[in-house]
Amino acid sequence: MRIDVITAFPPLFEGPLSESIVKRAREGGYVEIVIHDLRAYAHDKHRTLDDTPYGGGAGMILKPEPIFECVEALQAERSYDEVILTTPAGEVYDQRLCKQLSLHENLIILCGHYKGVDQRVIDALVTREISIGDYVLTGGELAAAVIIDSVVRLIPGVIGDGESLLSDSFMEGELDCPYYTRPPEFRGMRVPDELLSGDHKRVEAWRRRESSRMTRERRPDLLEGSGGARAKTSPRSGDGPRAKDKE
Ligand code: 6GU
Repeated sequence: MRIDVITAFPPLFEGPLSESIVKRAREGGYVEIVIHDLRAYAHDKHRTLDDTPYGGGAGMILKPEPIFECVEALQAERSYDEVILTTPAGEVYDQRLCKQLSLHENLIILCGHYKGVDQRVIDALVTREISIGDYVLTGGELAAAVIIDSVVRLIPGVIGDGESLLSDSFMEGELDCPYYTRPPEFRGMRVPDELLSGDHKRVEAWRRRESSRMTRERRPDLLEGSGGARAKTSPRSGDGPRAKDKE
């Protein structure tokens, strides 16, 4: 998979894409991530990227010319499955959309910034607008990093058996259960007996029970509709129907 990111603030990506699993995925050749500095496509003396909105009002709008040039230069090299714009006005991102994106070969992510982007960019170039939730960020860069992180870990081979995707929270439409590691007792707080029992069936039953309890208490919305009934009966690490998988 290849992901091209177009941004006015390349340094914002230095940390999140250079550590841990994403770093390993890049080094292992599972994903190629290329950050493009939008300013390199601004040709006027001041390398202007934004301008005031027609009709007046506060805030600046990203100009169309540098974005068109950058996207078209990339599209001349290869074809892209999606040109994504990160914007609070987009479709709200979730694990279903994440899985869909992870199946693609080439993605462009254009980071929205300032007050917005000239509508002609959206009309002519963008195939998908994505928001990562109902709150406002100063720009689309952190949202792009969130999308990339969540997509890269789904690329086959990126996550090993030891960090199995099968036990992910959301895999079965329920929250994950609590976990403990050694020591068995710490400052008077004991690890539940079921987990220390060495009895695989008892451990699984405890985990299923705790997952259901946590989901009911914290995220009853995940149990609504037909998915909820399925989620309760589907095995934790099986491959049966999953509440969150709607595709
Ligand atoms: Cl994608 N961009 C901005 N600026 N704010 C957001 C967002 C995106 N998603 C949630 N809030």
